[in-house]
Amino acid sequence: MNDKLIIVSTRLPVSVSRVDGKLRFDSSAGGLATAIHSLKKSKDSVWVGWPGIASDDLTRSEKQQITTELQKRGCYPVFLTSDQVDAFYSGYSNSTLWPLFHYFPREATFVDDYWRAYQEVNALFTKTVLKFATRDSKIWVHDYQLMLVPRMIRTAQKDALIGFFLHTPFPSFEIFRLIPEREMLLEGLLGADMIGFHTYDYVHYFLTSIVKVLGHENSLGTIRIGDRLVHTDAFPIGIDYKKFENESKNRKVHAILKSFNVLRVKTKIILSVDRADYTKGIPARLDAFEQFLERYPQYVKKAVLLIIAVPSRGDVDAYRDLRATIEQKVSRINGRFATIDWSPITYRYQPVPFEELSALYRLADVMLVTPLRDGMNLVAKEYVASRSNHDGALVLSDMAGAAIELTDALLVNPNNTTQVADAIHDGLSMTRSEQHKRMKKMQARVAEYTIEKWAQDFITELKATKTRKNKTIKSLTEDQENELIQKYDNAEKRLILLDYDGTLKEFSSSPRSRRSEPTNKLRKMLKVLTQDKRNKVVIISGRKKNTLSSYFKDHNLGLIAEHGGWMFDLGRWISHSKNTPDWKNSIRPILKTFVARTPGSEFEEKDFSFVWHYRLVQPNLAYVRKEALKTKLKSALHSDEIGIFEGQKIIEVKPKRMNKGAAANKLARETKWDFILAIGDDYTDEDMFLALPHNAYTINVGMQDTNARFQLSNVDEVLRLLHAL
Ligand code: GDG
Repeated sequence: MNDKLIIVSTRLPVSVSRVDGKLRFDSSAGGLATAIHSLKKSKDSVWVGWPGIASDDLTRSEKQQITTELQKRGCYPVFLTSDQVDAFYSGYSNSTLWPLFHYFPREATFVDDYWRAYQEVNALFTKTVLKFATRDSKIWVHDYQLMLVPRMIRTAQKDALIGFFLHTPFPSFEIFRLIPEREMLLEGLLGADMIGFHTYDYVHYFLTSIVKVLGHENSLGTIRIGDRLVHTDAFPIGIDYKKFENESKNRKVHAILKSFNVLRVKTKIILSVDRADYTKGIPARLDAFEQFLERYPQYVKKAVLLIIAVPSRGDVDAYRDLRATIEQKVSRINGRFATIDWSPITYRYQPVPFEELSALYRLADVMLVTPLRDGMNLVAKEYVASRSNHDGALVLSDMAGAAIELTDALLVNPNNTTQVADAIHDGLSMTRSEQHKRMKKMQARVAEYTIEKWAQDFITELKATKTRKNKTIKSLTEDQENELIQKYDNAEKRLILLDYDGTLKEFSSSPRSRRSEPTNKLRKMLKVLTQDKRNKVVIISGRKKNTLSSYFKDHNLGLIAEHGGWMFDLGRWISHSKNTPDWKNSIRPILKTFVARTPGSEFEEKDFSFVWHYRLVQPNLAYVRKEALKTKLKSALHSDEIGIFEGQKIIEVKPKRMNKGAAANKLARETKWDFILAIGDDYTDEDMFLALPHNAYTINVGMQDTNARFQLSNVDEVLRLLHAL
C-alpha cells in the first residue's frame, strides 16, 4: 500500500534566506521535524510549507533551485509573495488569530484584506497538497495559520484521510465568538477526520464553539457531519527527551558550562527563555523578579536573572512595543539594584545556539516559565529533560498547557506578582531532596511521552478513524443489498416498516411546513409497493394521526402515529393507550414560555406528547435553552412513566411505554412473516430495531451508533433501495 504521509505547516523545517546575494538553506532541528522524521518510514513522505523567503525576491531559476534543494530534504515549497506574507502571516494569522487564541482581544485587528489573503494562501497550500495526495495518503495539517485547508482538501478529495493539530490554545467560546469569520474557520477544521489539541480543556472549548456556532452536537468528542465522522482528542506534545538528556556528554556544552561556573560560585541563576512574544509574560516576570529582590534582599548580589528573548514577528506592532517595554523594565530594575560588581539582570535579545541553550538549562537553579497563555510550552519540558542531576526547580505558569502534566513544578498564576516572587524564593531555598523528588517525577513523565510518541499516537489515531468508520458504519454493501432483494423476491409474506421524517423525506424547517409533504414520486413508489398483495407496508412515525391521514389518505398503507399511540386499522384510527392529560397540563406552560423566549423554536402538542422543535433556533441559543428546558422539565415531571427524549433537533416529552418498539413487536407477531424490513433514522426507531426478530432487515439512516444491522447514508439511498424492491 502506498502509505504516503503529507505534512503541511506554514514554515518548513528548512529555512531559505539570502546571504551576500546567494541563497542559503538552514535546517531547523525543531522538535516537530525530529518527530516527523521518525514517522518517515517510506521515502514517499513529503513536507509542504513556505520556505521563509518572499517569492518577489526570487528569479525563476532560483525558485527552481529552491524546489530541487528542498526536494532532496523531503520538502516541497509553497511560494508566497511579500504581500501574501504580510496579510496572511503577519496579518490574519499573527494579528487576528494569535492574539485571540491567547486571550488578548485588545491586540487583535480585524482587516478584510487579511481574511482574503488567509483564504487565498490556504487555497494555495491545498493546491500544493493535492499535487501529492493519493487515495491512501495521510495528510497532517498543522496549526492556526491553515485552518481552512482540511475542508478545502475534503472538497477536492472526498475520501482523503486528514488530520489537523492545533499548537496554540483553543480559546473559550466567549473569545472565539469575537472572530468575524468564526463559522468559516470551524467549517474549515471540520473537513478533517481527526482534530488534535494539547489538552482536554481545549478540546472541550472547541466542541462548545462547534455546537454554539454551527449547531453540531457531539457524542464523546465525535461530531457527525452529514455522512462523515470528525473525531477530536487531546495529544499533549512532547520533546526529543534523549537529545536534551544526552547533551551532558557534549564537549561544547561542557566548555560553556565551565566558563559559566566562574560566575556561578557566588550567584544563583534564574533563567528565562522564550520567543519575545506578549503571550509569554516577560514584562510581568520582570515585575515579579523585582518584587523578589524587594521581599528577599538577602539575594541581592547573590542571584541573577538571565533573560533570553528570541526576536519574533518584528513586523507586527505589538511585538515592537513589547521589546521596548521589556528593555525599559530591564534597565529600570538594573538601574535600581545594580552595584559596581553586580547587575541583577542579564538580558539578550537574540537567539542562542543550541549547545548554549543546553548549557544554560543545566546551569539554572530556577527556571522561570510564566506565560500568560501558552498552548503547551516546550521550554519547561526541555529544562526538566536537561537536569541529569535531578536538581533545580521549575516555576511554571498554570496558564500553560504543560502545567497539566508537570504538576510537580511550582505552579503559579503569572498575574499574581507576589506569588511568582515567592515561588522564585521557594525554588532557590528548596532542599535538594525535595528538588530530586519533584524533578524525577517530572522527568518520568517527559521521558515517557516524547515527541516521537506524540506523533505516532496522532497518526495511529488518525488511521484508526478509517477503521472505526468501517466498524461503526454498517453500510449496506452491494452484496448484502442483492441478498436482501433476493429474499424479498422469494418471500410470500412481507412486512415493511418505514419511518417518515428523515427516512422517506428530508427534514424541513418546521413540522408544519408544506415541504414535509410526500412528493409525487414517493407516493407513486409507495403505491407500487402496496399494490403487491404479498406486502404489508406500514408508515411508523412520531407524527400526529391527522397529519399522516392527510399525507397518505388514498393509500393502502398501514399507519402508526405518535410512536404507536395511534394505529390506523380497518379504515379507522384506534388507540390502546389511555390519554392522561394531567402531566400535560403542568408541562404545557413551561414549553409555551420557552417558545416565547426562544425565537425560531416551535412547540407541537400531540394527543400523547409534546415536542419542542429547535431546528431554526440560532445554535448558541438553542444549546443554552435546550439544556435549561431539560432541567426544568425534569423537575416539573412527577411521574416515572413520562420520559424526556432528545431527537433530531427536538426535545420530546411522552409516556415511556409508548414507543415504536411496542408497535413493531405487535405487527411482527400478527402473522408468520417471511421477510421483515424496517428503516428509520431517529432515536425512536432504535426501539423498533431492537423489538424485531434477529433476521429482520433493520436499517438506520445516517451515521450514528445504532442497533440496526445495516446503515444507509441518506434519504436518497432509502428511496433507491425501495425503488429496487
Ligand atoms: C508553539 C506554541 C507549543 C527558544 N529560544 C531558543 C530556542 N528556543 C526553542 C525552545 C523550544 C522552542 O524554541 C519554543 O517552543 P515553545 O513551546 O516554548 O513556544 P512557541 O514557539 O510559542 O510554540 C507552544 C509549541 O508550539 C509546540 O506545540 O508548546 O505553546 O505557542 O523548543 O528550545 N532554541 C535555540 N535557541 C534559542 O535561543 N536553539
